[in-house]
Amino acid sequence: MDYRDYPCAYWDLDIKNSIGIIVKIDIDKKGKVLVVGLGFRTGLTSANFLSQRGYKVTVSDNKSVAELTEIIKKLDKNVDVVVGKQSPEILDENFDFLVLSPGVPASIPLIVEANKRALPVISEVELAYYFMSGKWIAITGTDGKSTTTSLTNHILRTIGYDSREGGNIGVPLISLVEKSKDDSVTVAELSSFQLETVFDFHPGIATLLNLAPDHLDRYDSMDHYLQAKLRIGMNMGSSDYLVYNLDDEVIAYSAQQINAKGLSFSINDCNADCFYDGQTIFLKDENSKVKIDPSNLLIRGIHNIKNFMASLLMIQSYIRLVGDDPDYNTILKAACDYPGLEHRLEYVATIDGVTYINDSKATTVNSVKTAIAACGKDTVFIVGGRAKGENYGLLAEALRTGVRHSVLIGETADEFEILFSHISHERAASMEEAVKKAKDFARSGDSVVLSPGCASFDMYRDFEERGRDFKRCVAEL
Ligand code: UMA
Repeated sequence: MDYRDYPCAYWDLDIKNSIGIIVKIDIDKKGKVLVVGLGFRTGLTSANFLSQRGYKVTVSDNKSVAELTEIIKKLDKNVDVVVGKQSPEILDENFDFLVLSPGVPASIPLIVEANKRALPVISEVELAYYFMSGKWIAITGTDGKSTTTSLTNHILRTIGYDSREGGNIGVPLISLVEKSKDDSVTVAELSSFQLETVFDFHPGIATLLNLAPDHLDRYDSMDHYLQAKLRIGMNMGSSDYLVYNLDDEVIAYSAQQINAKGLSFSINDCNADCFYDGQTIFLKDENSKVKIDPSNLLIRGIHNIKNFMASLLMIQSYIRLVGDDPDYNTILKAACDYPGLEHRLEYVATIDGVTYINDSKATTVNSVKTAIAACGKDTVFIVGGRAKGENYGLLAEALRTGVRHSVLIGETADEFEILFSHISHERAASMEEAVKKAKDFARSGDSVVLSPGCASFDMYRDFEERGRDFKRCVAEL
């Protein structure tokens, strides 16, 4: 089913009250904090940050000590660790607030009980917001968040601003607090998981890139997924800027509900604030229109033109916000130096005329479609992993019409075998075997693309480890 067919109430969203409860935290009181989820990024960094500032910190994780040994070694010695079953009784220890890692769903009994007891449960984004100096640029959407975040940060730094990137891109925001100053800007990639538990978070500039089915293993519906994302703008006001994709019907509609100055980008509507006609970008700037030629960007594909347009609008807004004048020649020059991110349609090697591309970050059907559009038909795609509740019939259809052959890996292989019965495919038990089978099928001039369309957690720690393993297997060919 297309997500637009879901019984959808996006025109009637109660963003502020959709998830969790709002309880004020007295952050200056160095109280007792429970960090839930000891991931090696969010949980570890938040626990150490708070402990070093005099809070009494306990971390709770449902893994065993053996699985967490490496992370526990890096914890501040004053942090208490409770592992195994995450029983709500731990709340009897009277914590002042809880910090929830994004990988832990708010539906677990411990968090449900915390909500019942009116205990504040916040994300690490909210925690970082309390402590960070300077301005915020926040980016959400289903696809393109990391590239847009990193491109925006790259341009801002290159043209001389004190900018840093963090968030879902892999750098905990709390780790940026130390270096932040009043004239700094934090460029934050925010996932729906992180946004579920923000309450006071208020960026001066935010972007809604697009919406496509994702994480439907965590959300009941697209509505709930969208509600979480829209929390990015729930505290914005008329002096803030909201950049949004005019071509995405749901996003364009949702943007109207956010109280901020809207700035739109489009490849269809020449009235947008930033419009691409297939050759030139036209950017409205005060009373004029600036023409920008994106042909020298190193990042390719129409999806990256859209990401660049979102970046341009955010950068323009930021520069105006701090009272400067944008110089678009310097901005374009900086953008043209930007090499792109690892694991996003990343060129790996060409061996015997076959090009290998690592797109391990593609964890949704929509992102595989983007890869098919960018890489063309003469391709062998490696797909599969842990399912995320999507309609994988749409993936089979996209591969049937868009590529020559598919190699199936991971937990979804059984389900995909049935869905792929009418199209050219084969199974592989490991990444090594998948790469070898793809190589054997490919002809000179073809590309082999790892673009799984699923999460990596069935075989790897994360998509980065999966991408690196793919590159290792290619190197061994
Ligand atoms: N855990 C529990 N109880 C549970 C479930 C999990 O204790 O019921 C524990 C797990 O055992 C594990 C920890 O919680 O030890 C997991 O924490 P985490 O997944 O939040 O791990 P981090 O390393 O802190 O990574 C998180 C983000 N992970 C997720 O959102 C799943 C990273 O995004 C992010 O880069 C990082 O914080 C820094 O901000 C990754 C991601 O996959 C890249 N994001 C999703 C996506 O992009 O699709 C949203």
